[in-house]
Amino acid sequence: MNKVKEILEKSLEKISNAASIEDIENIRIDFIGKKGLFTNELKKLRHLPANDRPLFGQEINKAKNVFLTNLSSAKNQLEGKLLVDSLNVKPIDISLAGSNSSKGSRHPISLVRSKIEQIFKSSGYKIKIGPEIEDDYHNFTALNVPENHPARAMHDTFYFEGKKLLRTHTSPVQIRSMIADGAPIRIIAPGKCYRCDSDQTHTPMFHQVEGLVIDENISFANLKAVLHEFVESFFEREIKLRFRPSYFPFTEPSAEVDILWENDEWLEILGCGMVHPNVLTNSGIDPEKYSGYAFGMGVERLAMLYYGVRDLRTFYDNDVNFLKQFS
Ligand code: 2NM
Repeated sequence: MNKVKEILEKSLEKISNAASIEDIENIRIDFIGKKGLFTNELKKLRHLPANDRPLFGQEINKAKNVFLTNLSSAKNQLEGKLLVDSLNVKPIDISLAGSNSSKGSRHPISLVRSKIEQIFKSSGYKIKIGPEIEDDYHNFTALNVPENHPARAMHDTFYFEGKKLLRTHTSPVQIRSMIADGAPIRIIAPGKCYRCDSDQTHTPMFHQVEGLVIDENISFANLKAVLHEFVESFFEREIKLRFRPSYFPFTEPSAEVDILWENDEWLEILGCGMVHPNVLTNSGIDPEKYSGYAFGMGVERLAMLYYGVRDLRTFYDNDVNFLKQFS
């Protein structure tokens, strides 16, 4: 016990005389390093009778903790002193110019998504957000997508174990809204979607904005008018639209919408249709009383046209020189 007390006293004296960080480190090694004085005492424990070991062990550890506390406070004091010394030798000139920090900016996809949201919000649409991890029922079954439809094939959908998947469109948000709130309804569902597809014109993650309006006496003519108005607000000029017959399992009739672009070319920009009666029934809405339209657009596609971006993938390369053009 006396030996331990002696070692502790010796260590505290050395600490009080330490003049540099190097001294502190040497003291640490001398006392609790592999061959340190405290370490040696701990090693000797095994020669003691088993009954005496706990008591002596505790004493050594107590002394060791006192040592460590003193060592670290001495180190802190020294560091503080060294900092003050160095500032006295070389003061900081607070009038010097700071280093530049660059400002971030919103991503073009986020900007275009907001622009789309703003247009629909101003016509009374509510924005609905839903989960990106969905189940087979809300992503497919409720949307009248038959069991053997190609959209369900493994190569398009990212499946988890069980019945979970990454949503392939934002339509499940609209299904959830219909089930939760019933008719009438006037919403858009913006968000990320996922398909196992990657090439010049597809990224595995992309953004959609889908719209849904359900009420009594909703007609295809209403849909045409709304989309025409949306497209002209979005591109901020008059634009000719063309509705081409198409097919989606969840709408009947269905159409794809082309716009007449600057070079006199027709460009496809969105899909739409009258909500299929099966979809209404699946969501608890009476198709005899209510009808509705729905539409879906790709945010990346609209962003490419709006900004004149030629390659879809540049949106996701994270090249700061590309991205800062949109700030
Ligand atoms: C599209 C095209 C046509 C659509 C349908 C629905 C729902 F849930 F109401 F049935 N939501 N979105 C829809 C219809 C989406 O995207 C090209």
